Amino acid sequence: MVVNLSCSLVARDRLIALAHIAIYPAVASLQSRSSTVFHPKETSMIRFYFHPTPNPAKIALFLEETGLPYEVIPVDTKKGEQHTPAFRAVNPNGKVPAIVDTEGPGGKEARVFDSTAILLYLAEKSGKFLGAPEDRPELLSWLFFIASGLGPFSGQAVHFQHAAPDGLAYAVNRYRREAERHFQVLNDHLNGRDFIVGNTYTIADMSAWGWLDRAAYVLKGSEDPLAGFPNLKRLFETVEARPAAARARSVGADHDFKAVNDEEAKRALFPSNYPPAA
Ligand SMILES: N[C@@H](CCC(=O)N[C@@H](CS)C(=O)NCC(=O)O)C(=O)O
Repeated sequence: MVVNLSCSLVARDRLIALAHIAIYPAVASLQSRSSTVFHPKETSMIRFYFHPTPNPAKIALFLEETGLPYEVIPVDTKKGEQHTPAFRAVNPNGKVPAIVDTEGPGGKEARVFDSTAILLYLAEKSGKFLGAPEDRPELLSWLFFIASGLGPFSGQAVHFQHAAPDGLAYAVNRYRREAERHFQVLNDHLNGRDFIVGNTYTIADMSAWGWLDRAAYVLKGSEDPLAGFPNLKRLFETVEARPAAARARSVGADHDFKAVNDEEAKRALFPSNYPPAA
């Protein structure tokens, strides 16, 4: 549930926002560009640091599924905004998504970074989409399978097929095939199952959705990239049909994110390719 800045910033919330800016001047410049702001009747909310890419998409879906009040703070990673001190105060790793919960443990502000940590944190906070307690071992296993396997290998497959210089066949094969292998593991697991964990929709399905949505980039050249993984295709379509998925897709649509992959974008996204001169 996002609310537009111009019509909803009531006086009390404005004071709270100003107090916050005084306490946390480093994040004030990013916040001042936020495209959406406080829920009108509640001061508790999530500040959601966002770029329209797979890992933030999972969090957009969760927030839209639950209706937790949140404010979108765009982080234009192609302009290098993930490297500013303001954003590093929220995520020292300089990547999106990240959140600040204005009412974290003990009523204090808390930051959470990394999409899987955020999904778990918010699911525990809201008590939603965790599945049955007896399925927690499966939930953790599949969440971390996606976090440490399916996601990163998909990301590297995208990098080497779309961004890296030509001629790196070994790297292309390595990451593309490992991405395919992870897709296959999850596809096999979904034989005869509606969802990844137990028989209910959980944060594991949301996490998978974020990457399955980019299958055409991961499996470059395929007309119907999930055709070879019919259970993944079915899961993707099930999640995609949920009204929250359409709302999640529109998160950040009012912000003009940089689209072109020019030298500035390459330096911002792949800084380790540009070591400082000796
Ligand atoms: N393990 C992290 C990965 C986050 C990540 O790689 N985010 C990408 C967008 S999907 C990003 O921030 N890219 C910009 C950069 O690496 O500078 C997570 O799951 O949140």
